[in-house]
Amino acid sequence: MGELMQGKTALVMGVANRWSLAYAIARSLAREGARLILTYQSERQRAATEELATAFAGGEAAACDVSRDDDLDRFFAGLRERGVALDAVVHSIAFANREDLEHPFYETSRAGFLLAQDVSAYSLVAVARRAAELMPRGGSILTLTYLGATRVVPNYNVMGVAKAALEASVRYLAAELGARGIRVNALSAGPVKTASARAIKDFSKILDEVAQRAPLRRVTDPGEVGDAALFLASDLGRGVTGDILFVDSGCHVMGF
Ligand code: IMJ
Repeated sequence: MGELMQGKTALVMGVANRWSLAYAIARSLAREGARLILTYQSERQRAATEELATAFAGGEAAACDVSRDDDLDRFFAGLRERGVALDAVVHSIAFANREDLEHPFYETSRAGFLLAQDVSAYSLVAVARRAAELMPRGGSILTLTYLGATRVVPNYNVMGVAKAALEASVRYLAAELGARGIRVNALSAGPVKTASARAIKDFSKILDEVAQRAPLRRVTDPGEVGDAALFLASDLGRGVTGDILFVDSGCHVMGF
């Protein structure tokens, strides 16, 4: 166990289960001494998230639905009332209607488009504004993105457009929050078998292709995403803001 996050508090949003990238990130941060606050979206996930949180040396779990301003206000007011100061925030949240990931992009409905933007992109802005108020010492805000933001990946569709908005939001937030010592970055992870990826058809085929084509000739391990997040969340990343860091076995550099 190291000390990169000793005395620091990290809020990790989007831990659905132990396969979540948010969970791998929480693990890396906890390994270096961070005090953790994990959030889950719905009561259905309460027991599981609490169990994961306590496994991290006294971490805690709380409900927070990022698609509702009143719930965000309630959650962050609770932190403030307890005098919690944050050093790092990890936003690992995305959602699109299943049908929008299975039909042609041009068939995306207005409602489906807005839902993906709301949950997957705007939520970062909503979280960053409230979290910044709890970062008197400055801090690091991190989100998770995917190559489909800038390249066409089959079926990624409306999520790709939402991730494009998310990545642009990272740059605007970085520019505005930098004066307060708050850095904002995104990690672009290669395909990993998480709950939100398992739902995608032919996902195993995608993993096989990545393993053949990627410079490192293997798929991304969640622990690699966790350790890259640790770099950005800790003081090691103090000179980096507004950036998209690829943790994808080098996949994104390939032309075919
Ligand atoms: C998702 C769709 C299509 C292709 C995909 C993905 N590839 C990868 C993903 C190649 C790696 C996973 N990913 C990067 C995501 O951001 C997934 C987001 C997502 C997944 C679901 C599945 C279940 C559901 N809604 C979802 N919303 C967002 O109902």
